[in-house]
Amino acid sequence: MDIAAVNALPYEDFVNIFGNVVEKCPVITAAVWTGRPFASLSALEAAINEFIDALPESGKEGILRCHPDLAGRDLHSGTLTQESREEQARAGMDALNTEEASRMARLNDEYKKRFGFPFVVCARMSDKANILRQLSQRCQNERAVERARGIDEVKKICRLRLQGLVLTDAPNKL
Ligand code: 2AL
Repeated sequence: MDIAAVNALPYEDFVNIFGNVVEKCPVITAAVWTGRPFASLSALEAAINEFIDALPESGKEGILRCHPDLAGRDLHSGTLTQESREEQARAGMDALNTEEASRMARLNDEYKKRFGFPFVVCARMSDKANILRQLSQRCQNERAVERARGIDEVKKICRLRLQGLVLTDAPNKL
């Protein structure tokens, strides 16, 4: 789909197709629809990022809370969204050994207890060793730093999800 096709979508189709570019936050997609027509994929991405940036801190934390844990309960019970399942599999989250799995679970819990929202990282830009290292390091940060860092990661996840749905702006990419 190119950006002209995106701009031609009725509201319902737009939300059906793009509703999960920010995990379990279709209200963001519903809100940015008003900003059509988008000049490019980057313009659509920018509209989403602006909406997120304009939220109060509680709203940003709400977005983080919509994310499933990496290698967490939803992965084990098969209840991840399709996007999340693919991302987590790409980063090897479905193939942790017993030791890695228990370390991940312990650190995820520690992180959530400390900050009140889950650890979020763009899994497709990482691997399991790196994710475990980041999780351990980021547990040491201040809450405001982690809120901002988590939102940066949400935007990276969103960018990759958008790129999977819309032809990128570069003319030679089909
Ligand atoms: C996720 C997820 O579901 N996909 C991704 O890239 N990161 N979750 C998370 N807690 O970081």
